[in-house]
Amino acid sequence: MINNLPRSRGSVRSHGRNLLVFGVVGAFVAAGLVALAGTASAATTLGASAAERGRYFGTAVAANRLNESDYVNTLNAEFNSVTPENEMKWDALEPSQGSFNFGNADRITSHAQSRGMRIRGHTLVWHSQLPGWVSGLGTTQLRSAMNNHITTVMRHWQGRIHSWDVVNEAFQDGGSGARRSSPFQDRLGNGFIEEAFRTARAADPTAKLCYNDYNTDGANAKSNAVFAMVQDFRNRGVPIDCVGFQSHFNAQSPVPSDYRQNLQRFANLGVDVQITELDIEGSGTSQANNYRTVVDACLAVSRCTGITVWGVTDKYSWRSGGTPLLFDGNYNKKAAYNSVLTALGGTPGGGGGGGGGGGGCTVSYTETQRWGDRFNGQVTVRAGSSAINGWTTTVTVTPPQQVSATWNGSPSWDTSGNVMTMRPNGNGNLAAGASTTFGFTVMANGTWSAPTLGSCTAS
Ligand code: 9MR
Repeated sequence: MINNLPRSRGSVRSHGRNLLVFGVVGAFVAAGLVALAGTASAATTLGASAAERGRYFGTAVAANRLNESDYVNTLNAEFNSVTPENEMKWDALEPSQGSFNFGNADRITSHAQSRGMRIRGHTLVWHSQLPGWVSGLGTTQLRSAMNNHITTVMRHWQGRIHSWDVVNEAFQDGGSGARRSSPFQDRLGNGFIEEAFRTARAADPTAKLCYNDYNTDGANAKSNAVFAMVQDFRNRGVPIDCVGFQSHFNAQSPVPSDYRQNLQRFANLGVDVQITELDIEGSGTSQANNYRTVVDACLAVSRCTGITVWGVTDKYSWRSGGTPLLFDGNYNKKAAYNSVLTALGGTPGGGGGGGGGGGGCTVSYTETQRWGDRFNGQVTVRAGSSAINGWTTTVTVTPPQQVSATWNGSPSWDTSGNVMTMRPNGNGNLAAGASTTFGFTVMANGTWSAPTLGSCTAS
């Protein structure tokens, strides 16, 4: 049995199961597209609906909340990317010089990886949450401490972080467009940012390297200064792949009217843009409308690759009094949630929210084998509390990755060729709690991030 695959060159070994010689697949793909056109989206979660638009939808996560079942159920059901909220900051990872503590961050990365979620790394070089010993160093020592921190941390998760915030918040607020004072700026000068990015590229060439900041969400003196820096880096070949727009909004700092244009002008420099820490204070319809504006802006910019909200639930937000997130303190979906889901093309009213929902099915991902140029992934599909007769999920790979073979499932593809929708191939009937697997080979083409899974829909 041969499965239809998006594009290719040559044949690929696949454990003697389904092999494909490419070149004959165009007709399959075209047929698949016709079949998909006009089909209403079945996506009922943030992550799955974003995946159908070729994007991820993530949240900041705190390791010490992973024991709370409603928290984990909501995380697992709705999101397909995570950012450790504090656990990858310098004070958490290297509290004393040369002594690294990865435990709490590893809890988050293991959880994410076992579920096929992407991971954003936050953050390597930042003036805040910096242990005291760093500020006490002289110039030469600080330079080597910074480079050692970047290298050690990135190598620990090498190949597993899709984007790193290499440098965070290095510019001042207000009209000056100047760099912010910090140990790095004050001792190493303007060149510290370039040096951090060059060190980061060498440490993990598979990760996208981002500059991340706040109050840069519309055109202003601060974002203009960041823009000039990114333009200069691009012109001189300093490695930078993405710019993060934190997007913390409230009445004093509303969504700028030129939000989309601002994302677009950065994207035009040849970098991806990501919305990295989104939260919007407020409630009801006005909050929902503001969220929609942000999501629509990202969808309108093809290089806007994903959105991360800064927390799962209002009750653990850094601004909890402003109720800025998509789930309330009891994990109920807010109007803002429905607005985001609808903007992403999803359908509100699906089962997946907090508390776990009944029946249905779940999916989890593991990498089973890796070679120099490719890896095999396996997805386990498990029925929930009732028997099911069929299942559907999506697997999204990161360009230039390509799926070159699949087995134990029937794939179809979106127009980009990056999103594979998988349905059963004789393995659709599952008793309550029973599972099956399907597999695929991903040609890495230099990018080793794990694929992202959409939610599982049972029939
Ligand atoms: O949400 C984070 C909060 O738990 C921490 O106490 C705080 C400490 O500085 O950092 C918060 O996250 C910040 C992020 O790392 C960088 N951008 C601003 C975020 C909100 O303050």
